[in-house]
Amino acid sequence: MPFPLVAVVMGSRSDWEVMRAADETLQRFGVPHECRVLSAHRTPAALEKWVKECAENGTEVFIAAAGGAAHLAGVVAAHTVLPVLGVPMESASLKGLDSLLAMVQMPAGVPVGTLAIGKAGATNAALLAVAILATSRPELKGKLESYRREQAEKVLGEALG
Ligand code: RP5
Repeated sequence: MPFPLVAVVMGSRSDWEVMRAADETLQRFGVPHECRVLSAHRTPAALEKWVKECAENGTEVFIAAAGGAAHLAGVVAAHTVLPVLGVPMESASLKGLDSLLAMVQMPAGVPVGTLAIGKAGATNAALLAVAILATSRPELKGKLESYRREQAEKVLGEALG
């Protein structure tokens, strides 16, 4: 198994149904990756250890998904200078607006690139991770271009009945 270039972490098993979209997108592009459940507040020491191990062993991008107070992505970013992409999870009480605001409002100095709430954010975090990797990998750039062409062809082929 190659070491994961993209390390995906989510705060709870309950995030997985949405975060599968990131996993599937990274698989589609053939990007070695790992998906883990680790929590900023339930397993803080294990989270720190995992981030540092990933960073030392070749991971180039982190994706972190969390809901509610949603501090996971910020804590990951606190432990690495590698790019961290955050995916706010839709929460029961505030529909993910809480997660989005918590994640996107990082004070200046420790950035988290925050995506959309839910599945669109999960997919786009993976695509953005591929785009970051593609800056030095022409084969991934080619795959992203094909993926965009497929989307365009789908739209142009839509018939309204
Ligand atoms: C966050 O709290 C998780 O990322 C999840 O989105 C939310 C609820 O977690 P559970 O109570 O379902 O474990 O930490």
